[in-house]
Amino acid sequence: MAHPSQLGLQDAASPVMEELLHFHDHTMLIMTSIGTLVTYAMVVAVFSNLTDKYILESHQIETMWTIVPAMVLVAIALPSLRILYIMDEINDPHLTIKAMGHQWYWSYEYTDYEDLTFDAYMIPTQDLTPGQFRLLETDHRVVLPMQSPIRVLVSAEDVLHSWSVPALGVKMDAVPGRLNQTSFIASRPGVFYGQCSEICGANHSFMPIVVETVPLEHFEIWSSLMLEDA
Ligand SMILES: *[C@@H]1O[C@H](CO)[C@@H](O)[C@H](O)[C@H]1NC(C)=O
Ligand SMILES: [Cu+2]
Repeated sequence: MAHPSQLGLQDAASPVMEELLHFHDHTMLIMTSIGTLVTYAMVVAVFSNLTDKYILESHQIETMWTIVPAMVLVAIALPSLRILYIMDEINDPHLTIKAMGHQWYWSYEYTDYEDLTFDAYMIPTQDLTPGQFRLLETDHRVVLPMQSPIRVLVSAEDVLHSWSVPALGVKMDAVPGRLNQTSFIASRPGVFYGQCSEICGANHSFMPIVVETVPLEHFEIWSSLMLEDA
């Protein structure tokens, strides 16, 4: 999860998020360079009395500041499109889960298993135990095997919601009556927090998402225990 007063993105826990972080850094570098250059040019133009009077009519400058920005746009657009297509890819998933948005909780279905379903409600502040995060912890975690392609089917029961886990680089709108899909591979074990990301009513801020990724053997134990309980 993000730490207090964090400015940047969260550490990547999936290959796609790794790509997104690289793209973010690449774009920030271009933005700060342009920002610095333009600010410098403006300050010089305003305060220097040595400006060449022919600069206002120069065709070479005109040509350059048309072509260079066009090239900069291409240098941003191409890597951006590349990641967009990588994110769209669904490479035969080992496991599929279905996340349903409700006012105001998420319900999950492990569609490869019969009867492995549960609702995940936020733990109210007064019920938290030491070490749990306020407004982020749920009564049931979405336990998933790490280093396996996971498909998430996303939909909603009532109004728009959005299922997102920043560290995994996943965000998918949950639309009533529509089923959408996204996928990810968790590269390491961990607990990753997310929040509903589409304003969905009074308790929008109180329907967090908790994904716990574990080694496959642990996932198998967890799923059989869940099935016994059911
Ligand atoms: C599914 O998600 C993609 C990407 O966010 C979006 O372009 C598409 O319209 C969605 N499909 C449906 C059926 O909502
Ligand atoms: Cu919401």
